[in-house]
Amino acid sequence: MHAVSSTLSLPEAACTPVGSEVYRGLTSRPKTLCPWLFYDQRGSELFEAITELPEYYLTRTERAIFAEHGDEMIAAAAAESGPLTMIELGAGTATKTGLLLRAAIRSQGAVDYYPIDVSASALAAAEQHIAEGIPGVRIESRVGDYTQGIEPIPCEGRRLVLYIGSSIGNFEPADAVQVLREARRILAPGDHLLLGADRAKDASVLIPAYDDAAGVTADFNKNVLTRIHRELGADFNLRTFRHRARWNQEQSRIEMHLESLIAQTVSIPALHLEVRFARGETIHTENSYKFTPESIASIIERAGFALTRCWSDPRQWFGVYLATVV
Ligand code: AVI
Repeated sequence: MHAVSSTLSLPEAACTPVGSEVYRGLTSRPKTLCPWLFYDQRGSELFEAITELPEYYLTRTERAIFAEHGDEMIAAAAAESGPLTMIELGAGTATKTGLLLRAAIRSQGAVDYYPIDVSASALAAAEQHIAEGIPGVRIESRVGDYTQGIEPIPCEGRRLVLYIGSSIGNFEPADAVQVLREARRILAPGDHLLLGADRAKDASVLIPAYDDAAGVTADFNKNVLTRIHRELGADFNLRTFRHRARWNQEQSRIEMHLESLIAQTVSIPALHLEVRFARGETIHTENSYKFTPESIASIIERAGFALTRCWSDPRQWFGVYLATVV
């Protein structure tokens, strides 16, 4: 038994999304927490900082692929069937999307763009920088969790769903198929999906990308404990937990963990819960799957799309895949 005490009927806080996930995760063996818990205000800022780190090659590599091939991507998605409408899942502040929006404007003069994200503040920032910097974009933001279903998007020509940044890698493969199936539900034959996914590569590149020298990823990982302290009153001592990044070759994924450096018991008053940690025990906080062209093609195809084109960088570190609804 690792959760040493709890009440028979769950306290109210255990019924909120954060409370129920923390209760579930910290009473499981092994202990886990879902990665969506990272993204409170501070966690979102830390993630933005990660994307600028020298070791975190993903964002700049994908951006370079868009800069080089964005016009081809837009041309391939639009074919000759009228203007493209762009929809972005998990758009955040939409910083990289500008390259693709500009490519669409070069090709068709203006573009309708529907960014979807759980964070209203990120979408407000996206709207502001697009309105200021990219004339010709008609933007209609939608606040929501795209994994729970997507409202239909009106359009005259073809739709292009963008799912970039390798966010697909934070889902288990079966769940990744489900996420793409949700996207497919709002599309018609001839519409497209543009998917950015990180590639499997040597651990000597992957580990530093998730365990950087400046310790920003460590802060991002530990911020989940700060959030549980703030929202549920937990008395985690951050100095007794250490960030760990592991390459799991068999599963082709980077795993992030928080390792307890000592044997200890943490209490979470709002959940009426005491959680015992053995020395060296970890909370598994994130998986980041890394794909081969074959493994990502299988996910795309199981979701009901046919892969039509793919682009990569000179080192073949990151892939951008265009797929059409079958
Ligand atoms: C959001 N997601 C694609 C990031 C990734 O690379 O898996 C999250 C992240 N975790 C640690 N660093 C970045």
